[in-house]
Amino acid sequence: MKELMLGNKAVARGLYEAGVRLVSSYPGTPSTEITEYAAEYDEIYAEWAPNEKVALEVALGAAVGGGRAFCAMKHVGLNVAADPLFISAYTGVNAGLVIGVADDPGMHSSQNEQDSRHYAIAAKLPMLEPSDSSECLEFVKIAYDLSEEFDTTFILRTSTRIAHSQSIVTTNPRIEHPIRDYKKDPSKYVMMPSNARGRHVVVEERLKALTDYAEKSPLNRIERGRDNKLGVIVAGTTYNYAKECFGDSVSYLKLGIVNPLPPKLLADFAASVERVIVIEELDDIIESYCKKIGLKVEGKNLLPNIGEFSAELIAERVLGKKTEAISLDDEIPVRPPVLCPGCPHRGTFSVLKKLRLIVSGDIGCYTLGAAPPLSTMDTTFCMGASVSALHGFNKIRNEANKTVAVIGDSTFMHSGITGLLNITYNKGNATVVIVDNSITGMTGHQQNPSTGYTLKGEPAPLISTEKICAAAGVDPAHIRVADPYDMDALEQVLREELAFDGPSVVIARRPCALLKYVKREPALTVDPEKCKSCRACMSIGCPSISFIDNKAVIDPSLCVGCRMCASKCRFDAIN
Ligand SMILES: Cc1ncc(C[n+]2csc(CCOP(=O)(O)OP(=O)(O)O)c2C)c(N)n1
Repeated sequence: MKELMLGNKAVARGLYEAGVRLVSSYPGTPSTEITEYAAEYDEIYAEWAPNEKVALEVALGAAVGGGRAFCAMKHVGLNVAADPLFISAYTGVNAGLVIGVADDPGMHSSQNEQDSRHYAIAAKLPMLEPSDSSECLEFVKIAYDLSEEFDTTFILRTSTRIAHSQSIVTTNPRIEHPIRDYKKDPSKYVMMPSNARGRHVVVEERLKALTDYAEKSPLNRIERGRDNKLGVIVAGTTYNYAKECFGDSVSYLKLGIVNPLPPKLLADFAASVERVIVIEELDDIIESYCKKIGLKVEGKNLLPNIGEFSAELIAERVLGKKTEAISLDDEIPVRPPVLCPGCPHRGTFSVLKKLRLIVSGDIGCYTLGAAPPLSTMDTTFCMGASVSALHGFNKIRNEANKTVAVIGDSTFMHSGITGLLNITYNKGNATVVIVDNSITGMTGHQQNPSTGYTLKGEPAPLISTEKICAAAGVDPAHIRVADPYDMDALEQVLREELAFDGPSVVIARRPCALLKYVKREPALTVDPEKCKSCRACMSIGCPSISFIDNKAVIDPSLCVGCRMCASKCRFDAIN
C-alpha cells in the first residue's frame, strides 16, 4: 500500500515490518514520534526509559537475548548513551539492534548543533542516513538484516527535515523473526580487558568488511548527470536540496551509508567528473575523508558548517545565483516561544524572580523562565546539570541562601537524582526546586516514572519524587511540596528552605495546564475602571494578557483562568 508518511512514522513502520519486538527510548525532538508510533503496534513492546543510557542498555539486552530491538533519541541523547554505544560495538548483538538518532541542524529545538556521524566513526559502528520517508522505512529493514549479518549495532541518522517531513512510502506486511537462541559466551559479552582485547580485533575486521560492503551496496548510488563537469557527493537532506538546485545537470554520488565510507567508490566518482563538491550539513566529515584518501574535492570552502542548508543556499554558494525569497503580503509578527497560559512554571519563576535568586537552570519547558519578562535563569547546560552545577557553584561561592537549581520531573528522573546524591554525600548546601508538572512537557507530553502511566497508557507504579529525595539523603523535613499557583505560599516555603543550612528540596507541583484531565477555568476579564495601568499583571509574562489603550486586556481564547495575574493585581481589576 502507498501512504503519505512522516519520516518518524516511516521509521516506526520499518520497525514493525522488520519484526522488531522491543523499543526502549527517551524522548527528544525531533526523534520522539518514532517511539510513539511504534507503541501503536501491538506486536512491539515499547517503553519510555528514564534516560537514553538506560534505553540503549535495555535494547542491547533485548538484542543479545535474541529479539530485534530499537532505541531512539535526539543527538544529545547519544552523548548520554555513549557508554553502552561504544561497548555494543565490541559485544556485537545477536538479534538486530538499531539506534535511531535525530540531529537538529539549525537548532529548531536543541541546545547545540551536533553531528552524530562523529559517534559512528569513534565507536566504529555503521551508520545509515535516509533522504526521505520511503528510505526511512526501507533503511530500517535493511539495517536489521545487516545488523544480524555483521553482528553489530547499526545507527540510523536522521535530521529534523527528514524526521518531520512527509513523503510517499510503500508499506508491506510484518515479517516475524523468531527469538534467536541465546548462548552464554563470556568472551563476547563480558567486556573485561582479557575479552575486550579479542573483541577489538573483531571490531576492526568487521569495519573492513563493512567498508567492502559499502563499496558495492545499493544504498550508495551514482546518478549520472547530463555532462561530467560537476559531481556532488550528498547524503540525507542534502540529496534533496542538491536535486532541487541542480536537477539532472550534475552527477550525484548519493551515500546511504555514511560510515564507513567507500574509498574506491568515492575515488571512481571523483575521477569521472571535472569538479567534485561535497554537500554535507554540519561538519566536513565526508570532505575530510576524501582529502585523507587523496581526492581533490571542495565543500566547506563554499558551504557553511553552521545551520541548515536549503536549495537556495546551495544555488547561491555554488552557482552564485541569488534566488528571490517568496514573500507574503502580510507581515508575520515574531513569535518567540513562551510559557503557555496557565503554565505552573510561571508561578515558580515569578517567585524566584521576586527573591532575586541565582538560578542554576535545566532543560525543559521551564528553560523558558530565561526569557523576558521573567528572565530568571543564570545557567542552562544539559539535562540534569542544574543540580550538580549548583553544588559546584555553592562550594565555590558559599552563597547557598541565594541560589537554587530548577529541574523538571522528567529531567530529575533522567539525571537529576545522581546530582542530588552528590550534594548530600558531599555535605553540600543547596536548595533544589523540582518543577513537577506531572509530565514530560517539552517534548509533547510523554509519561515518565513519576507520572503513574506507561508509554502504552497503562497504569504504572507511581514513583514518589519525595521518597527518592529522602532516599538520596535529604532530611524529609526539608522536602517540601508547594502549589506554584499559590505564589505567596511557595515564596514562604522557599524562604524557609533557603534559610536552612543543608540540602533541601522544594517540589513545586501542579499538572501541566495542557493535560487533558486538567480542567480549564472560565477566562478572566479586566475591569477597565479598576485597572490603573500599573502593568503588574504583565510581569508574569502570560501571552493572554496585552495592553490596549493603556489598559490590560485578557484574550478569552487563551486564558485558562489560572488567576496568577489576578494575584498580582493590587486593584482587584482582574476577575
Ligand atoms: C540528553 C537529552 N535528552 C533529551 C532531550 C530533550 N528534552 C528536552 S527537555 C526534556 C524533558 C522535559 O521534561 P520535564 O523535565 O518534565 O520538564 P517540562 O518540559 O515538563 O517542564 C527532554 C526530553 C534533551 N534536551 N537532552
